Amino acid sequence: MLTGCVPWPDEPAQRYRQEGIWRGEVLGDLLRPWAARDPDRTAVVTRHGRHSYAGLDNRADRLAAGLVALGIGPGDRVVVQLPNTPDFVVTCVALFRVGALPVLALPAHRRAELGYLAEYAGAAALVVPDVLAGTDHRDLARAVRQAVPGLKHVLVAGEAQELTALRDVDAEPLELPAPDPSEVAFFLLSGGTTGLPKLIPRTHDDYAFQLRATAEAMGFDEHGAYLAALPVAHNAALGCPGVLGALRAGGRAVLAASPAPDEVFPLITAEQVTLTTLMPALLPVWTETAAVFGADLSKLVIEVGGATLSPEVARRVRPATGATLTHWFGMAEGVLCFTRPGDGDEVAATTQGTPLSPADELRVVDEADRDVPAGKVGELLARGPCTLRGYYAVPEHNRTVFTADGFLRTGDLVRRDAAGRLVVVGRIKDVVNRGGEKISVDEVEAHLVAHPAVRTAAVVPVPDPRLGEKTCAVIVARDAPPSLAEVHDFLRARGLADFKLPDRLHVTPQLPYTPVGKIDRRALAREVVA
Ligand code: OOB
Repeated sequence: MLTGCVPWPDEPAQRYRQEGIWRGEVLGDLLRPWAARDPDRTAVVTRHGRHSYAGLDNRADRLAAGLVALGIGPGDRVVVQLPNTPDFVVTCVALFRVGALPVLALPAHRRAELGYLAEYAGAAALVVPDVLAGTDHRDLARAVRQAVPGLKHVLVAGEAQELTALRDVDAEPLELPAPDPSEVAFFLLSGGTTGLPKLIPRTHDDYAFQLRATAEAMGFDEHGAYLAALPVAHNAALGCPGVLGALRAGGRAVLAASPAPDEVFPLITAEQVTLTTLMPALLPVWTETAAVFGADLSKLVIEVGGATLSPEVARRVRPATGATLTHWFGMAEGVLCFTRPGDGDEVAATTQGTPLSPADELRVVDEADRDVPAGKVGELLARGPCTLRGYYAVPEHNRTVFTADGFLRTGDLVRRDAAGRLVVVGRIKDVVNRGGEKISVDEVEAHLVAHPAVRTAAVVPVPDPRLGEKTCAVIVARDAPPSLAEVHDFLRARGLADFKLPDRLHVTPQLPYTPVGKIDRRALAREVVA
């Protein structure tokens, strides 16, 4: 396996193969079977047009050959920051075929995150859009290239200026050796537990299994249409079954530019979308506006997860829209627990269901790693055929985040209900979950203390009716404290993504500390709310 990655031990790897969970499928084969069987079949739809399986398959082959000509080869890391466009699909499939590894950045990421990812991954190339929502990503890419000397290529989807245009990376298709299915196929970004977000290696075997099993569980097949309303770089819209699962099944992947009702409802109606994914914060807007747009959602299954979903919001979905809700607890790390479409509305409103597969092992433990009695709250530990065994190149961190026998400590507090279904009740990790966007408090604090007027800083969640949580930066100032607007300017200038800018600022003479001298975040959060 790629240096810096932790393989599954022989047992269970052999068991997963014997049981047909891992089938030796590689992700570069996405598009191929349907392109051969039914070339004109629609694979991807956007507001701007339709793309056939054969068209995308051919473009991916040509891009793969062009990447090889640039010197990009097996095992090379390539940071991909693309929005929901056919270019995203083609770029990922081309990289899979080369055996190069996409590192999936979110469109919201800025210089700080892109630079961090490129450096951490040792990336050879960065792929960006030209301009997105008013931000010139070519400028971001230039700044990242200056800061990360190992980055040899910047490829731009759209107008490239002096950089290389993605469309010009094009050559006659080559016969390329297929990668080993047990190898890493790409990297997802972790929401974080402590410290900066980590890279999650996902293998061909494990992700192909996730695509297949989630599609089966959702009843998604070649007749289905999946709507990506969330960023496709996020596991939820990428592979549960998401865009890649839809293409694996021979269905249509419908790519929306945003989850806004005027963007999604016309697409849902025109394409008769059968499956989509939403974060809880967006659900009320859909529920309240579907009728206004005349959208018929009665055939739609909505996967909702990523943050706390209130039962009241969940219960309104079917009466208001006719859609079927499924409730998900997921992690980019691989663990997936969810209610199935036939489970009934009350189960979906109040639980996160059952694991993806019988091969998933979940434990609920106390501080001493002892299993808690049924129904009691504890930390969720997870191990299974698509749950990673180690983050990329952080052996020290891995020793604390995984048990000796390979269970991931999720940092989430859960219980099992009487029927054995998972119920998420809270979290012990240092992350703020802002409407599903995960913000590592350590990352923001490290930027805050770089401000000349800030002596120490802590970031804590504060409750918010719409997003569930927002961020509050608590600072101890050296002299005159900065205003919230000044803090925003300062963090933006350091290249931090907008969603990580604190929503509120609280100045205090002193932070509370635990007996061992760590910032007492829980006490602080209580103090701020009070
Ligand atoms: C999804 O993945 P990530 O990696 O962005 O975030 C994982 C974290 C979990 O550890 C948990 O803290 C939180 O998000 N979370 C939930 C939740 N589902 C996830 N917290 C409360 N209630 C839930 N239902 O967020 C993700 C990946 C795949 C599918 C769906 C969501």
